[in-house]
Amino acid sequence: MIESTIRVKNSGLVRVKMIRDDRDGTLAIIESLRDVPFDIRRVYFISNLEKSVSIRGKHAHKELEQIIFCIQGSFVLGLDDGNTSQKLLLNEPNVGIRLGKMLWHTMEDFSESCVLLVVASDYYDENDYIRDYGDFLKLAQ
Ligand code: T46
Repeated sequence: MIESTIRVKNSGLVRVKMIRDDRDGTLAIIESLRDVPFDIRRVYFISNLEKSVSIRGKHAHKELEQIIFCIQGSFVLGLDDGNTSQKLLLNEPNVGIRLGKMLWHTMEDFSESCVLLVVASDYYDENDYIRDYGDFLKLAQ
């Protein structure tokens, strides 16, 4: 079931300012330490997803904080804090979800031309990943 409120720990909604210019499109703004509760050190985007087969994520981070946006299309975000799990639909370009520490996350059910944008509190570091769900459950307790 896809829910509309966030129940897991270390998450939350981040709504950023969006300016609609009628037929000239929309402009959304994400400001470090203003819209996002950390200093942004890294930005990455994910595209070319295939609806039927792509599943991304399937890990948690020990320390990294991120906000994930769906800037085009839609997808389903699965969140699990070790005690509570839920699924959320992301389909508004100016509404992001905080992926805090120790939050197992998966992304799937991508619409056509879906594009994800992520802002992160630190540089890429494979040592910060927990990629085994069993290890995650032990550490999350
Ligand atoms: C999340 C989603 C949306 C790098 O070299 N640098 C980077 O900054 C990143 C994010 C990845 N990589 C390499 C590491 C792996 O060899 O790219 C490969 C795939 O990375 P990852 O397993 O992190 O990809 P996703 O899409 O499953 O997950 C990433 C984030 O890690 C994750 O926290 O929310 O994007």
